[in-house]
Amino acid sequence: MPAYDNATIANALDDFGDLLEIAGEDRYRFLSYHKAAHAVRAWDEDIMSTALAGRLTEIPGIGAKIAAIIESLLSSGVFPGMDEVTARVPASVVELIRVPGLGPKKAKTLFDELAIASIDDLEEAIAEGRLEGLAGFGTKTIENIAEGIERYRTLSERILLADALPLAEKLAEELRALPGVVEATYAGSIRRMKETVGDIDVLVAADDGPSVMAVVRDLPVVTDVIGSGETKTSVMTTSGRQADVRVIEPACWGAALQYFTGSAEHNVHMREIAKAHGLKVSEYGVFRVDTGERLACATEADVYAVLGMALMPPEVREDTGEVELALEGRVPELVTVDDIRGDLHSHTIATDGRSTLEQNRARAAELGYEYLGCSDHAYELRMVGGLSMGEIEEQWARIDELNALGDGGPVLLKGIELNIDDEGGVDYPDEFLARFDYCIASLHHGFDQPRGQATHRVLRAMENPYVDIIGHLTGRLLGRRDPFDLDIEAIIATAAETGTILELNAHPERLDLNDVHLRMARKAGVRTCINTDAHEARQFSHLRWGVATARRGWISPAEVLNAQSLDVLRSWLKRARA
Ligand code: DGT
Ligand code: CA
Ligand code: CA
Ligand code: ZN
Repeated sequence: MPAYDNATIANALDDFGDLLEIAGEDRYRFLSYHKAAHAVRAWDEDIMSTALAGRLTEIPGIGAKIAAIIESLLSSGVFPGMDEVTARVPASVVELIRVPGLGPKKAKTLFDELAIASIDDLEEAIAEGRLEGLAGFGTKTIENIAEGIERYRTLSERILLADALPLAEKLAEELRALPGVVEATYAGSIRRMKETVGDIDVLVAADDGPSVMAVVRDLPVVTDVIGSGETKTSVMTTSGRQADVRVIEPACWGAALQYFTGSAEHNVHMREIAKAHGLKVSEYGVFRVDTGERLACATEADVYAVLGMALMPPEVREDTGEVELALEGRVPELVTVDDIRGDLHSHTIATDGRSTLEQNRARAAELGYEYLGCSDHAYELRMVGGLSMGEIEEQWARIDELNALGDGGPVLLKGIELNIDDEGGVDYPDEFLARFDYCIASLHHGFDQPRGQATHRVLRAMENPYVDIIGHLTGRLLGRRDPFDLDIEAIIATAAETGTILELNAHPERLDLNDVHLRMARKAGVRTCINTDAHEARQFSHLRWGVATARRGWISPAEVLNAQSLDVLRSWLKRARA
């Protein structure tokens, strides 16, 4: 039985909906598939368990028909009705919609008018100028599509950490449960928690390599075996991601874990240090060059210790100074999920969020948070329901009531996400801004503005005495939208001068500031705040990706606004110091 997870089923339903739209089916029909996809993604239980219990129709938005489709997918991998649709529109057309800037409508035009059925076809048609003159495809649109293709191609080679890590954990867990397996874990860029990863590297400690490899080839998540030997097997998984599984001799687990965690740059630097000591490092251990004697290989710490180095957390192994520090026997103190005491960026149904203030508060209480900042969108972002001053007064009244409950829940803070306009101004008069507990300000439009203008907007916003935090500074969406062109150095310098905090937005597609910017910021003495920007209570769990990125940026708890007690937090805000 193919092992489909919720995300795979949801993607299949979305693809089918898109195909129906391109095939010219009516809106009611194709939307029902997108609604179902959304519901499956939001469903907390494993879809397979729900199906086995015969409870698929309990998922909101899933009727008998779509339940039958899901059952068929789960049991046989067949999508009923697919053949009939693909007889009219080739399935490859769906790929077109993955290109940023291309929706089903445009894809339909391309297919109907020019028989373009894949991204390769599209690229060729653009190169030959065949899109020119096509209704709805101006010069600017064609340019955007060409850029979109490039961006799509780069991302499709890399996987978001948040997509790869759960799969890697699952693989490691299944392997760990096998007889004869001593240990199994993921390594490579996933263990270093890089924002995107090229593939999934898994290591297994076992004496009998061939029998482990045989099991790997037959795992439920495996769709294809790319290559398989006695100690290494490369496979494709149900989520379309490649995984490399290596079997390691248990006695030398540490050396292999160290080697395959990387980064390659970190390992190269380490080998130079070894060489200077007449030693040699490989995935099999640390050896004396003259005698060939093996000195260490059992644990990672042993491997580093023979080289006179402290054990560095995987997140900083990028050869950006950690090797030198390790030689001094020092390790940077890095923030952990447990250090975080609250979240200062959350939305509610009052704007574009999907949970109520009460639901967000309840989730924050479950997480043991001391405080929760409500920061819905401000008035200028009316397209997503930005709040008027009157509506904010109403929200404040409700916050006061909840804070008076005395039920041990987190303290709700009155925040806001202001919109930075073209001149660097923000919403509402100053007297009103003064009444919030804190203000975040973010860029939400003008992504193609030149560096000078975009930078100027941020600098002006930071000079505002009521703007405490800049939200998701560069606005990038990994693989979907390029960042604003900004003078990051100038922004960090002004943040330091004005005491503005730069958010680390923890959404797995944002991770903004990124690791490099975070290091620049901390060197300049600029503080950060790790926020999820949750649009739904369950998204508070995105914190994990933000903390991982903070660690890659060498951030310590002392530098993080929401790792402080409420009193200290308040003292870091501009309004407290004024
Ligand atoms: P990725 O997959 O592109 O996100 O990045 P990594 O770091 O996971 O790279 P990958 O999968 O090619 O190799 C996993 C680790 O194995 C890598 O971090 C370091 C180690 N490694 C692999 N090949 C080499 C090599 O030729 N030289 C060195 N020094 N290390 C290597
Ligand atoms: Ca890798
Ligand atoms: Ca690999
Ligand atoms: Zn937000």
